[in-house]
Amino acid sequence: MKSGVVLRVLGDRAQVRSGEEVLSLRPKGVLRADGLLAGDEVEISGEHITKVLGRRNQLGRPPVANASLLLVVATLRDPPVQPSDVDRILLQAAAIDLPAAIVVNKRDLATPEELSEFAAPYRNAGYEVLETATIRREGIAELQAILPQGLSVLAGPSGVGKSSLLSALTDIAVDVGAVSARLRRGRHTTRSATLYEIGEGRLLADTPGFSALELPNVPAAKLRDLYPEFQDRECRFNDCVHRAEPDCGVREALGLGLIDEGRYERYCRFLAELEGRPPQWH
Ligand SMILES: Nc1nc2c(ncn2[C@@H]2O[C@H](COP(=O)(O)OP(=O)(O)OP(=O)(O)O)[C@@H](O)[C@H]2O)c(=O)[nH]1
Ligand SMILES: [Mg+2]
Ligand SMILES: [Zn+2]
Repeated sequence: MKSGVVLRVLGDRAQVRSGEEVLSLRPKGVLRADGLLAGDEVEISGEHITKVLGRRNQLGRPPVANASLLLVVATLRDPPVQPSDVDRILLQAAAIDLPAAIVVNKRDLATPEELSEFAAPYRNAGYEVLETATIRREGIAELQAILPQGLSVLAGPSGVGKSSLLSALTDIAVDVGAVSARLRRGRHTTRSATLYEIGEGRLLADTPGFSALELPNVPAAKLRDLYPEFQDRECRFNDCVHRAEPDCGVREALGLGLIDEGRYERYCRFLAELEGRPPQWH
């Protein structure tokens, strides 16, 4: 029995790395191509994928399985970052215990002050924030240095430079598009999640851009557990959601400037959004 890793799903076939070969295979029987994800570990028999092995984790957006690190890519301009989108994707990762870091690309388009103003709340929360400029190859070695064994996933809106980062990290030529002035998205926009081997047991996934993102499917009362900067604060009540309760360590830290106001305000909005979900979500 051979095994392999799905590099890409294309129509009713999947590209699978097995040993030294990359094979184009079809799923067999009840297994369907739309049930496969890039990153899946599979068993192979002849021309077919016969089984998908258990997933260690699974992201819906971007659609990948078995990631070791999520790289949230953002830019301050072209396109301008939406912090609530960054928060939402960090929450998706936290909900499945997937480590995440932030890559602020196109640092050539922002001042050092703007960059640190954006990064500070996330650094303060404990996230690693790297600043890169792919054309000048700035920050690329630093990014290379944090990539763990296994699969790292580039995620973020269209046009932020995910494919450009992949190219800078490898000698792989991938389609990179000029950001069109009208759509503000790359003209060679990436169409499907694809894994690339980058050596030393490491894989990198380039993924299609996305913007609007759901909150993870967690009960409202659990949202607080997904914020690293809220942990180890002392609240009077064990079930404190850090909103209006008396003697709340999170709001105390907020008052002292130890927790970022923007992050906290968006947390309150997300909390209300989760509370407003129809009952089947709870
Ligand atoms: N100024 C500047 N432009 C960059 C940088 N990195 C990438 N770009 C440009 O940004 C545009 C979009 O880059 P892509 O790599 O295609 O972006 P993407 O995130 O892969 O976009 P999608 O595939 O649509 O999700 C291209 O015109 C790149 O040349 C950078 O560091 N600085
Ligand atoms: Mg791309
Ligand atoms: Zn509290």
